[in-house]
Amino acid sequence: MYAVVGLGQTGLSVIDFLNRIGATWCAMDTREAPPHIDALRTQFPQNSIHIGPLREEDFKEVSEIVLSPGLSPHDPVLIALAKQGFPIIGDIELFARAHRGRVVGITGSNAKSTVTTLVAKMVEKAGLEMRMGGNIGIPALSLLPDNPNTLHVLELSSFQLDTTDSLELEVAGILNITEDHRDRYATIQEYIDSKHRIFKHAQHIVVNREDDNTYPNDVANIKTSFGLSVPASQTFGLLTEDNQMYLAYGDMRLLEVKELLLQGRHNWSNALAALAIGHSLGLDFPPMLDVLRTFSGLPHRCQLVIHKNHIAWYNDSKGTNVGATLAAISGLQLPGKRHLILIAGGLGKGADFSPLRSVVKDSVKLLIVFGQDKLRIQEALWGTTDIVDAADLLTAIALADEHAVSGDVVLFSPACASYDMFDNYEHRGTLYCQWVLERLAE
Ligand code: UMA
Ligand code: ADP
Repeated sequence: MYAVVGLGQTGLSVIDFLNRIGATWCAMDTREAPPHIDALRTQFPQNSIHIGPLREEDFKEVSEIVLSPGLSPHDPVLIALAKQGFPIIGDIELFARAHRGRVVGITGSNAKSTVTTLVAKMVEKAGLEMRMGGNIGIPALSLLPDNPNTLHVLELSSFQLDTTDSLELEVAGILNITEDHRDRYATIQEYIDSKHRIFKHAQHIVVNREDDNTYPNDVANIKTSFGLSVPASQTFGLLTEDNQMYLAYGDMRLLEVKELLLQGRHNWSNALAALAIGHSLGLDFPPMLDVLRTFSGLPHRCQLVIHKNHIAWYNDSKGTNVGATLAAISGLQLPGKRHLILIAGGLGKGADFSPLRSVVKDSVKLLIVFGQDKLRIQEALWGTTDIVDAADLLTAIALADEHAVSGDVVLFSPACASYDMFDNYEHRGTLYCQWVLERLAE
């Protein structure tokens, strides 16, 4: 019998999968009221479903534990069970054992969803049968059953990689690694090791030339790199010729950067990463470049909400760590100008916010902090700019509106997770957009 631990999106997809293959299961969730619990109990009256703290006695008849990514394997009961030899796997491991098609996996601290979406669109444009899933919000098991021609494009988080052992990837890419999830990994090295698990059975790997952390220790696999530097032969990068900048493969110019709809230098890097992954999959350049010419980005990632009275309001609710907020500020900053009003805060996940000091000092005229870890942000950035404290996001928007003048940019890039005040980053971003539009309509 399987124990399905965690009843969020992943847990529900695991239950559905186990029912489809006729396996027996029991389920647990540590929360008092996990979503859909009543519907589950009504639908599966024969299955044991326990909510509240995990209890060892519930695992007596269990042969394998399928753990959801949001739940830490450091739970004392899980540690005890692991010591007793209970295998702990995740949904991606079940996917690895059951799928029949080709698979590409993409991980990184930031840019995963953007690059995953770009690659998925490129595969589709190239005329292949494509399915996209994983951490992007579509559980991988919901992509099954498949057939040998299906090409799965999976976004993989470190939490998912921690519980995956046998996933064979045709191409595996790590986009970047900066500090995140310090509440889950004791050291940055543990976090890097977790990300590197993606390379374990990969035929072809894609790494970021500007980020040594993305390189594996052994160099056995076929490797392609991307980066914003001039590309060597068979790598992807930027070429400048006649004052024009091009995405390039070796000395082959592919696309002028100004043809990209995605904005900001970090998105040039994302476009190059997608090209490197697509090329490693054997895709031709024309369909890939078509996608880069037409894709304008996902919501909640440096998304322009409104431009009114010469003030631009951006929603970067997916900026859930320091590296993402650094990239968002860098993408919108103007040399020698402090024209940004930054709204940040939420659940800091134990992060060190001090790497933001330099960009905040250069470009942010006012920092508005809110949420559970606002004082930690305030302390880390003290002295770099004016900082005000808001009771909540709605108040932060009102304060930004009071202080913004013509030419300013209001950037909501929290550098924190949303779970202290919102269901998830989408809920937070949607409310931000709604509240900004309501406020400016007044
Ligand atoms: N939880 C408990 N007790 C439980 C089960 C869950 O407290 O027994 C809490 C978790 O701590 C977490 C929340 O409930 O705060 C949701 O956890 P979950 O594992 O049930 O999450 P799912 O709904 O299954 O969604 C997960 C991913 N979430 C996480 O890893 C936290 C989703 O990524 C992913 O889209 C989905 O599976 C489908 O694969 C979201 C995410 O925030 C976008 N990912 C992190 C990130 O990108 O930084 C890793
Ligand atoms: P992920 O799925 O890894 O969270 P997303 O594509 O959803 O990545 O982008 C999340 C945030 O990361 C965006 O809001 C943006 O601010 C930031 N970001 C995007 N691309 C990069 C990059 N190449 N380097 C650093 N930060 C980035």
